[in-house]
Amino acid sequence: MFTEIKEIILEAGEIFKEGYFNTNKHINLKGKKDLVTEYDIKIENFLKKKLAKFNFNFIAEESLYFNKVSNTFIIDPIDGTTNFSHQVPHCAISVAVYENSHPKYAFVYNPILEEFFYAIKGKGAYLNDKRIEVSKNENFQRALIATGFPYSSAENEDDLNWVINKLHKILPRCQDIRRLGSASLDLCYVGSGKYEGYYEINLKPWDVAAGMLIVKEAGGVVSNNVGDKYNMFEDKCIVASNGLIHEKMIEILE
Ligand code: LIP
Repeated sequence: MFTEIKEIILEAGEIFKEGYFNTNKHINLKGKKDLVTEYDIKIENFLKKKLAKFNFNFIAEESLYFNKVSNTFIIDPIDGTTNFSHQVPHCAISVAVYENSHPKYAFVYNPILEEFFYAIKGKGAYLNDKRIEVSKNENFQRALIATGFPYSSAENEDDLNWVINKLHKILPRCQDIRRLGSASLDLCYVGSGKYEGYYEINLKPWDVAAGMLIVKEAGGVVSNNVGDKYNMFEDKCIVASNGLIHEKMIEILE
């Protein structure tokens, strides 16, 4: 199953590349800031068609879905659609595979930079087939932290204030902050030790399901903003880290 899914995602990567370099992507708005291109739909349909043979359910960004993960593919056809639309090469296909309500495989593929992250439950996390591990840095002042800005901050003053307030608290205390625009890749960058930590609010299951397993299999920690298990259907804030700076992040974000 793992190899077949990986092959299907690599094939979907060809559609992704075609779309990325196409200057006419037919971009529409789902909200004031939330973009969708014809390629989000094309890639999602391609994946759903090819993965249908496994008889799993789908939770996918551009389709209707139920909050149940029993045997399910959780798909974001393009995570980082704003980057994709502007030809910024930080965007990816994200697919998580849940079996009996537990994560089994995770795939995050950036076809533009040819970075293929994956994780197998209990067997580690990998980038282009090489094992990855979280950073061993425990000094928060030297920690590179990633975050994202929720689309809701365009309309919701509380969310905008939350973002500014947390930046105000974290920025002076850490090495620096990055906002690269793809939650799934942000999580993979924690998993591969580039970032010590990452936090964001208002994400959807398809943004984080694959990245979460990659962080955990790379030796990191994922929680909500009070340090409890992160529920991707209910929790507002996700916090991921190398584990060593987790307490400090929670202390600042709580
Ligand atoms: C996006 C994320 C981005 C985040 C946005 C959004 P999309 O996903 O990955 O980092 O800040 O809120 O969820 O919409 O490009 O799939």
